[in-house]
Amino acid sequence: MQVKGLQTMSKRIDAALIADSNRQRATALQQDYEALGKQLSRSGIDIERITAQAEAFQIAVPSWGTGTGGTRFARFPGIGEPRNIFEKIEDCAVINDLSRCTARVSPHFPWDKVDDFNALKQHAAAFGLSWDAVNSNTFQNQPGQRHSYKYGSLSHTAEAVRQQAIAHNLECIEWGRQLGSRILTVWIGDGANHPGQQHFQRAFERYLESMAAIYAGLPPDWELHIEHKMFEPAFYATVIQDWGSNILAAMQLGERAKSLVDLGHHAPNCNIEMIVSRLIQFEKLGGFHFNDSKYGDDDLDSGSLHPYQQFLIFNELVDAEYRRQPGFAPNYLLDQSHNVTDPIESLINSAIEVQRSYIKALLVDREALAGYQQDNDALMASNTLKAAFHVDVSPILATARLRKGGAVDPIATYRTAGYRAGVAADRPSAGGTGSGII
Ligand code: PSV
Ligand code: MN
Repeated sequence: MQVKGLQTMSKRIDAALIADSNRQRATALQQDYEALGKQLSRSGIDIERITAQAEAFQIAVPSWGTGTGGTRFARFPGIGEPRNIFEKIEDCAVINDLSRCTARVSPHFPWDKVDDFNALKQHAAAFGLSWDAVNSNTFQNQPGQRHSYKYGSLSHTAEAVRQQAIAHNLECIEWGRQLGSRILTVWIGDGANHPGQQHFQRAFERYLESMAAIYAGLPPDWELHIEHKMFEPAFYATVIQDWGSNILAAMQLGERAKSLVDLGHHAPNCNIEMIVSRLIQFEKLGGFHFNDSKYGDDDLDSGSLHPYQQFLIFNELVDAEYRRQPGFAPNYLLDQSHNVTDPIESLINSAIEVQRSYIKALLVDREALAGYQQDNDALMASNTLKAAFHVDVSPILATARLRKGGAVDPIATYRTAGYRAGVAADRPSAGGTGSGII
């Protein structure tokens, strides 16, 4: 089916359509950019230096985020959803072509398992995409699997179940190696729903033993990222429930084991930016799963609810960059569930919102802040952060996209291209509106 802004062969959004959309917005953007440049120069900030940093910023997209998510109650799929990793890559290409800050995709196995990983790698490369962290899945049973994960995986009481979960993680490393990935992220659903169900210490010991076997299988240039989560599917206790358990495991396993912070995996009101600071200090910050939440692991779009919290996290990250903190190279990935929006639009928006937090954090006057901290001037310290947060950096973000061939207004351009309707004909609904995770 031919739709106006689409190249039929690859389903890619036509570069001419992006250019046309940008032309309509060029004059206004230039005026806004110049005005912002003048405003920033009064504080001694060179807008071109900040724009170059916006151009260099990258955040990966989760393959599993390209389909409509679901809750425990229902899933309401949209039209033209990708049915396999090859189609997910097509959607990821649209996200990157418009945002120009998401050139890497994170696969989840076995959801994204294929027979020929070389063909998959080439398919992604043809769209200008490469591969981010690989994620293992021992929180679900897979068809044909010998042992059930109902009572856990890497920390299960039965040796055979633990071995099966270890073997899966090792095969994920192998598949990731073929794709050119360098990180294995492990999140387990292991835990307890009843007090007394699980011996806390023994479960953690079994987990550490299993993880040591996985760590031993890491290629030398790989990292192992551990993801904690305080609840769900275990609602009383999870084996890796918080950053404490996480960093203990990472320290025990070795230098290349690091902690991953998923923003939705903490108790409400938790001071996540302080956790980030601690992990940075001890060279254990592996990376992030960005999303937003009000109640728990809501998986809402990044920055949609707590943009200031996201900014404060980036304030810590930029501070570490500024101080040239040793061992500091965190990996950024989105991890969201899109229940009521087009996943492509949410992922574009979210990537830009995370980029926005980074750019605002670059505007913080760090010398002044250090002075206020030293003098215990709480009000001015806080105002220094707020001053950066209140700057509307949209012209910087749009200019960075424009210079890299992306869209000044990615959502409007995406809608004009009619991408979703264009792919719908080739991607008939697979049905399946039942509840479930993404
Ligand atoms: C678990 O809630 C999680 O955050 C982990 O990162 C999983 O890999 C992902 O969501 C998908 O279920
Ligand atoms: Mn996550």
